Amino acid sequence: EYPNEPERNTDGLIIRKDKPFNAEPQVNLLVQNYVTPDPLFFHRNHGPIPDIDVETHCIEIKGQLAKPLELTLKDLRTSFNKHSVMATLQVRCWCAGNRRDGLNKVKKTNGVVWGPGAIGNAVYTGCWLRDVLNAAGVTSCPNEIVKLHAAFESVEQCEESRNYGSSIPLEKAILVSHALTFDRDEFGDVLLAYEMNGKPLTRDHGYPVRVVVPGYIGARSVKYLKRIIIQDHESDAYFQQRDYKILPFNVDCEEKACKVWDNFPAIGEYNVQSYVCEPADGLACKSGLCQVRGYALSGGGRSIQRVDVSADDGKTWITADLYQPCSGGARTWAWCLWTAQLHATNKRIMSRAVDSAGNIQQEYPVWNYRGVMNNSWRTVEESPSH
Ligand code: MTE
Ligand code: MO
Repeated sequence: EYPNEPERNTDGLIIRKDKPFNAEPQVNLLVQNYVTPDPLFFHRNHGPIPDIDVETHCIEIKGQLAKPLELTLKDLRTSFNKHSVMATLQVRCWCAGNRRDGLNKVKKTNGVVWGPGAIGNAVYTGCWLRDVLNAAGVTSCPNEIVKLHAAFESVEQCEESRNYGSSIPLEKAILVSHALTFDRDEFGDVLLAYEMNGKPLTRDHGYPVRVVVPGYIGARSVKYLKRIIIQDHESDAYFQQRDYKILPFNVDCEEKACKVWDNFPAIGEYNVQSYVCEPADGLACKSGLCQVRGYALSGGGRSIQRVDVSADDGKTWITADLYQPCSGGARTWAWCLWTAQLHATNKRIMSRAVDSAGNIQQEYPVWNYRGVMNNSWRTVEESPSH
């Protein structure tokens, strides 16, 4: 079933599942670099890594379009302007490391339990999805655009379904970017990316072409792209309809979930969050001053306004120094790294971030069936109960 996986250097990675390959870096290593180097970039797969022949592979662009297209990688490289976006991708379904809560009761999908390292910041390069859709004759009428979705399909056979699929509202690719980004590369929008950190995508990360949807959960950034379909409804792929949704509090078993999946929209933008990555496990040093480092980010392009750090269980907080070089405008797609100094304590250190819309992380999570979008103050469990 998995005869043709790429060679991988797994130094510094915690392997969460072998087949399909799912791994994340140790968080203390992760925050050493603002742009995550390839060996430390997390891996999230739902099936074997495809081995695509780039000479014959083409991407179909179809659905509600005046001029449906088929494009090869070469077409994408030569017929459309090249743009780069620095964006942070992450898994938004991690259940580990929550502070005193019952989120361990959530239904885990395919048994992968993620920690806080399932996040990475990279520079992606390719062409704007909107340029390709314009070439395919997408509507320019705002009233039409807001009713449509761009659905993406991959080539690989996944455990849950025939291929990986997902969708985004079309306006994420068209209206917002036209109105706000002025084509500035660092604040650009949805990309059909063929490079990551200046090199062709690796097989692990979506070779030859993947979608990158900045400010959205990683699940929307479809790798091994085969098809783009403009349609009047969300993707009906498993990954859009049966996962990555916040179900109401009273839905606590599969039977109840099955009845209500269709009533709730799929998650797009993620929420504000942060994590203490150093010292490891948030355990402070025994004496003197303790250097603390971590990351923070928010979805939808909201930058980080403040990170508070506490070593006394949230009674008092100090303000961290933020490193967020790409947030010069109204929006940022990249994360914030932060540092702080605290006096030694025997309590675990925790952080809480505030984003540019004033959203602040909550002390306790509100439980939901899939455990998604939990952004409560995070530390390691005091007494592991499971
Ligand atoms: N695309 C395909 N074709 N197959 C996948 O399994 N996983 C998604 C997304 N795109 C996935 C995919 C999820 S859930 C995430 S978080 C990101 O890819 C992970 O991207 P990465 O492996 O480059 O870190
Ligand atoms: Mo994900």
